[in-house]
Formats: sequence, structure tokens, C-alpha cells
Amino acid sequence: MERILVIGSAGQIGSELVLALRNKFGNVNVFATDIKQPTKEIQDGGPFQILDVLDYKNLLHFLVRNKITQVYNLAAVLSGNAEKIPLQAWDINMKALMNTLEAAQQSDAKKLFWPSSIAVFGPTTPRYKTEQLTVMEPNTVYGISKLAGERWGEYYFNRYGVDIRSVRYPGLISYKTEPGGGTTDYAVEIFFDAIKSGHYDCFVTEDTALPMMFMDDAIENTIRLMDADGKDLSIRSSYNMAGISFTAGELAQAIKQRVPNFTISYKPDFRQAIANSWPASIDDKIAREDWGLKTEFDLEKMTDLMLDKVREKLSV
Ligand code: AKB
Repeated sequence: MERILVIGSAGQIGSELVLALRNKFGNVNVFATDIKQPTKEIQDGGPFQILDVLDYKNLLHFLVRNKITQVYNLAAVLSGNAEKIPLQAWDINMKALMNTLEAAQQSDAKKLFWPSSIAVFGPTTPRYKTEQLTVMEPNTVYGISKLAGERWGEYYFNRYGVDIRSVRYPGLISYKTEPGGGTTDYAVEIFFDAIKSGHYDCFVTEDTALPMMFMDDAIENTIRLMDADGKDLSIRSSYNMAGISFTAGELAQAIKQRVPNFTISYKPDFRQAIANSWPASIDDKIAREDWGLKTEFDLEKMTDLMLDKVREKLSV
């Protein structure tokens, strides 16, 4: 019987992952935690507790007291926000990971999911169909922390047998909880603004292409990786995960086809440089081969669903 802790359950990924895990493992076996209140659905649906992953002793106590066997650590300061508070963001991102790795090693919670990101790549990385093993010289605080985190994860696997599993998430597109402080946030904001006001001021240029993924695909693949037989996993740093690549202009066009009055202006800010340093598309054949990564949503299908769900959420 698995007993699962999700750190960061109020965030964009956590708020959907907790629900999927509770469906699979039973409500009482999935402990949602965060430093802020999650959605009502999560609070009412099973155990929830305020827990600060930066407090090592408390984290270890929690794992032991609740006989936790698996941890999903989703706590992070994302790329845009990290550039505003570089040292603080480094401290938070690294400490959150190191505390989890160390607590996993010291307890029975040996199976760990920690997300990496396409941010581990940098301006010297080949931009198209970026391979798993390639040049990695990230030049953002967030990217540097994710690359360092990947190395530490692999170290804890080799040295202590912590069963860490990870994917390099592309930009994630969802309607339940909006992301906060990331570079790929425009691909979510655009849907909300299209429905609310019919106009979006986009903070990257029209021709900016980045890999993205609809949240349902991200959640399914995260659980698929955690379910995989450890013997099949050749990568313990983090797996490339491609999703779908499109430009901001192509996304705007897909929305305009469905919301004819929609307009967009391009006003690039500091996040343009971050976007330019990341790959436009990713090669994820190793994940497909090792543990059966697969996706269902292309740009059209995702746009249809996002518009429906955002309309429902905003009750228009
Ligand atoms: C961000 O934009 O910072 C994140 C990411 C790609 O990891 N969404």
C-alpha cells in the first residue's frame, strides 16, 4: 500500500496531480501539503496540512509519522520570478530538493518525483529537436538550479539508492490553477484574457517557439514514469519530454479561429531573453522507449478544451 506526500499541492501541477493520485491510490493515502491553502477540492477530498519543505526536521517527522512511501516535490520558484530574487530563489529551489533527497534517504519514502524543466538548456544548446544528452549551459537562476538538481538526484540514486524519477517539463498549459512567475505563462494567460476581455498583451514576440504540454498529458506521464519498473529507467537525472511546439503567433491564430474578435499585441519584456535561451523543440525518444511516454493533445485539441474550460470557470 503506497502512502504519498505531495509537496506544493496548491500550485499549478500539484492542484491537478493530487486529484489524479487520490483517484488511483485512494483519498486517505495521498497527503497534500503546501505553505499556502490549496483548492477546496483538495482540502475537502483528503488529508491536507501546511508544511514547509525548507524545515528539514518537520519534513522528516512528517514522512516517518505518516509512513510515507512516495514523495512528489513540486515546490519551486519559476524562471521569471527567480530572476527577480536570484539568491533567494537558488536557496529555496536547492534547499527544497536537498531536504527531500536527504529525508528520503533517512526514511522509508524512498521513491521520489522531482520535476526538472526545459530550462536546464541554454543559449549554446542546439535549439531544435534538442536531445537528451547535449550542451547544457543554462544562464537563468532557475535553469542553473534545475541542472544542479538533476545532478544531485542522480547522485542520491547512485550513492544511496533513492529511487528518484524526473522529467524535464515543457511549459504546462492548464485551466484549474494558473501558473505563477514562469516564462511559459503567456500560453495560459492568453486563454483567460481571450475570454475575459478579447485581448492579450503577450510578453514574448509572435515568432517565439517553445515546447508546451497540456496538463492532462503531463499528469498522466508523470504517473506513468512513477509506475514504471525501475529496471527500465536508463536516466536518473531527468527525461526529456517534448509535448507540442508552437509559436505565440500560432497559438494566437488557433484562438482567433475559435474566438473571431480576439486581438493580440506583442510587448516583449525581460522574459523574452529567457525564452530565447530555451529549445524550440525537444527530442524525447528515450522516454518513449524506456517507459512509454505518450501524449494525446495537439494544439487544436488543447485549444478547444482550454477555451471550453476557461469559459466554464469564468462562467461566461
Ligand atoms: C517556467 O516557465 O519557468 C516553467 C518551466 C518551463 O519550467 N514553466
